[in-house]
Amino acid sequence: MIKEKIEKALNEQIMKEEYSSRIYLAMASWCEINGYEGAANYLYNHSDEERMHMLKLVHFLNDRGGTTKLMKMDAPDVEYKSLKDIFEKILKHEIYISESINEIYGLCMDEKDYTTGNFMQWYINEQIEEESTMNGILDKINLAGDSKGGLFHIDKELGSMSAPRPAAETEE
Ligand code: OFO
Repeated sequence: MIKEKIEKALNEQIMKEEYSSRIYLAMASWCEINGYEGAANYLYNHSDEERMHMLKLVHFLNDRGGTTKLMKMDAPDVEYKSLKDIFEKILKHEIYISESINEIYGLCMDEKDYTTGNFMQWYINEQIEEESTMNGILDKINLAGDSKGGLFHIDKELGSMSAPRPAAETEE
């Protein structure tokens, strides 16, 4: 049976992953409206990935005898200044998520819950990858500066980094 402290921490993390999914959905929608089709696809995909991170935690917690409790959350911003603004906010958010995951890992060690600690390793590795990907995208956006051609190119590249949208979604 999972300890109450760990259950609480996992439920908070479930909320954070769900919120990440919502933020990226809001950002994807802004990109779609503002002509960044590639970035929109990339962020819609990313939103789905965050939902998968959330579900993975839900299943783990329930399998370990805990109870998933969904929480209230704020609505994400609708307006963004630019593509750069979006990716700066993503990087900041991902760093916050990494800290949160590291704290859970620390708690697992303190509580000698090595099973959950072992499970959280997947998230630790995932965060290393995500921070590095977001850093790389932000570097490119900074290099492009205000160049419309540069941003167009980055948008295309982000589109090629995304899985194609399912046919039903693209039908008008
Ligand atoms: Fe963006 O990461 Fe979830 O965990």
